Amino acid sequence: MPGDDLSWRRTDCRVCHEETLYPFLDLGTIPPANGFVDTPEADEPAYPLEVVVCETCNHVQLHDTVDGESLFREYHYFSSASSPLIAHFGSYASTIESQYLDDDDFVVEIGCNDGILLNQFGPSIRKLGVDPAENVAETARERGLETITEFFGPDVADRIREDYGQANAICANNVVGHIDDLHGLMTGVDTLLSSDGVFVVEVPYLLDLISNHQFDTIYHEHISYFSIRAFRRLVEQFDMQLSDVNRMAVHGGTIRVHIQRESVDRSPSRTVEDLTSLELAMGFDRPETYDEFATGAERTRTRITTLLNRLNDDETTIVGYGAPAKGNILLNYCDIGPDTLDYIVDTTPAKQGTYSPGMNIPVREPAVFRAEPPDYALLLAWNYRDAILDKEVTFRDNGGRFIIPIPYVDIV
Ligand code: JHZ
Ligand code: ZN
Repeated sequence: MPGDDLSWRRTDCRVCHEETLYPFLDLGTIPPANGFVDTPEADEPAYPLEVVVCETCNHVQLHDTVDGESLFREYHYFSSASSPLIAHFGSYASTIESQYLDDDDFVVEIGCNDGILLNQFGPSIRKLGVDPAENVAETARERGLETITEFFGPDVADRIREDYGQANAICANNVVGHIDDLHGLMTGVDTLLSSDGVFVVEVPYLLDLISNHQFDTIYHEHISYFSIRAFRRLVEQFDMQLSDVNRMAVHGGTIRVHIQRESVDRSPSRTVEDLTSLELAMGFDRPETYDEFATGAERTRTRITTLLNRLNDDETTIVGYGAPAKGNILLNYCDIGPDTLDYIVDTTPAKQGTYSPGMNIPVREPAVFRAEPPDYALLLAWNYRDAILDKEVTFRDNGGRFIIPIPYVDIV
């Protein structure tokens, strides 16, 4: 049921509200990337996936919004299923704690998932998670984290402030891009953040998305694709500023953005200006840059499908490795189904035994991969390339090969 009333088209920019949206990439009408189904050929809802850039503030975003209730109340993504992420959030917690927090300070995380970050703060820090996904929040609570099952916004912020007081740090990782109402988010942060508090955001970085042809990270959940310039434009409207930015490799290229009130006397790090200049040098203010990116996505699709068609004969077995959300975009956009991939192997218990959204390829547990190793594994979780190549040394020593789709199609 494409385009039902669970999705709607935006006419104005989510950052600056101007009606200057320029469409540059249409990935088709596809089901939500985390919408794993229990039976194949279920009647899956599908929605348009078109990307636009605002010609006023250059914020890159989706043209359509899919209702958050349908995407996030039950969620198949558990951060702790990917062991590299546990280490990433462990060092994140200790960095933020030593840089900004004292004993008994209060930290709130928006989109806390299974507690992967908050549970790694020390015992002297008071913590509260907020996450709308009932099944994931339940796991966080089982792991000892106090968690509110809600979408964060101005009302929830008021309530938290009343019940717990203001927060010394608010963290939001891989969730700000998921929020349609960015001004509502910032209003909530403005309410909840203490006068000298810090709002720390991690999001995939637009610069890595563009430079490394990561078109598969575009899906309905990811409404915004942030540049530093768009971030600055957003927070300035709330009398806040970027005090620092760190680039990190996680998820194929992430920025950790530190935001504080303009009244906090801390001069912004040089990285903020440097990245702003770099983005302009890369042409992020020009529509042609985005048109070229769209052409690149088509080129990658041709290369992947040509390669798989050559390899896929009766004797050769190919499976998918990792069932990340982005893998489902790649599979749907390139029209790769169960005729090509026998199954997809994934470490997340909640995904095992389900079928991938749209293409309906069965998702299996790692034991199956070990028992029946294929000739080729298409690395859908390419962001964990090094960790996975290391982990699957036996498969590779026995002649198994990985097909890497992003940033360039390759066989290793
Ligand atoms: P992974 C997520 O997207 C979710 P996804 C979210 N939408 C978001 O914003 C982005 O991140 C940034 C599996 N795996 O982390 C586990 C193995 O099977 O790339 C996961 O299902 N074996 C909030 O879904 C998947 O791969 C392994 O050895 O694209 C990876 O998903 C490892 C390391 C992972 O995120
Ligand atoms: Zn704009």
